[in-house]
Amino acid sequence: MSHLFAPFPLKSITLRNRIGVSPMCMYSSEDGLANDWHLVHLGARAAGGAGVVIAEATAVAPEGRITPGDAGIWSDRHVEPLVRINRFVKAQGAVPGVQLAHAGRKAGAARPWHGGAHLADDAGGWTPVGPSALAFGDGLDRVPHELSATEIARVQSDFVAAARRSLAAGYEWLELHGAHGYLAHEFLSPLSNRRSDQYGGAFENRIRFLVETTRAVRAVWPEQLPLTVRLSCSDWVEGGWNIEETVELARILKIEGVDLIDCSSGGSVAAAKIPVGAGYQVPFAERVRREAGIATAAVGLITDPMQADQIVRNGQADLVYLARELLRDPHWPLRAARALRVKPLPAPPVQYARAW
Ligand code: 531
Repeated sequence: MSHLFAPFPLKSITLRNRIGVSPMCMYSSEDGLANDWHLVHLGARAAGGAGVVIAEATAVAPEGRITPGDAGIWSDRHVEPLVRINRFVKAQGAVPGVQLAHAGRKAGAARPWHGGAHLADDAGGWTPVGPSALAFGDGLDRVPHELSATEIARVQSDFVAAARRSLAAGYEWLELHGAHGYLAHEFLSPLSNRRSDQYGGAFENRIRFLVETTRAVRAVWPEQLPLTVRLSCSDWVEGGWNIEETVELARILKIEGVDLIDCSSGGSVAAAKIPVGAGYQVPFAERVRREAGIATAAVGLITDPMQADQIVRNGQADLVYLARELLRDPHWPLRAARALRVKPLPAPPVQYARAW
């Protein structure tokens, strides 16, 4: 039976355990460039014992940034500082991963600590883009420019170029962001996609943007390296994207060469009633894993070592991604191993050994 500290082989990669650092926006870049903050933030969590360390939503185009402080990988200039970070993450025994993203209609906002609302052009904002000219609302009120078919192809080629650069940067694990009300999810959800062309309407059309993007990325991302997709498994609203559609999409993505689905939820509708609680998204990971026959990661309010271990032992997910709990304690994996009486205990960095 698998457990939280069993190694996880996927393609040519083997994670030392089932714990992933969930991608977390730092909003701390200038022009999308990684800096000392990212080295320390990601490096600390690699030293803390996680199996895979997934760098924050990294924009494939400048207009795809949630805020002007987002990480980016839209030019070759972005690669060099990432190489240094990924070398360090690997040296700590973790696998460096990245989440490639385009924020769609939610792009061009202030950092959360500045309120998170859309910025006017003269305050550093820009007109966002989306599948349809419908604003998200709730402070993200700018009406997106509706992408033409040619512009869609351009965004897809941005994802491909970003995937090539990710490889050059030393990433070994790629996640495409298809969740949280950002561009790919905006195409998936009938609540944000009102198109009448081949990218809107029926399920086959709403999934087209993500499926085509995945196919194009898979063609340049090495076959032997994991390609994963984060999905919002439910919009949590009547008439929105749902778990049944997620399972069907996961089956299709598997055929396209996706190795794992990272199962999140929400983000399409500000007023959605989400039953937030410990592990509230785990049932999505379980269902996708069972019904689509693909590896999954569970994420969302996972804080307790026993809880995380049980998720893996029960076969609800292959991996457990932690976010805020790892902000509180970068050494959570090492502490969890002790709490779970894992034998042999994973070794802390030699420099820290006398503290453990
Ligand atoms: C929070 C969020 C979770 C679930 C649905 C919507 C929003 N996160 C999402 C992050 C950015 C910061 C806020 C990303 O997915 C990039």
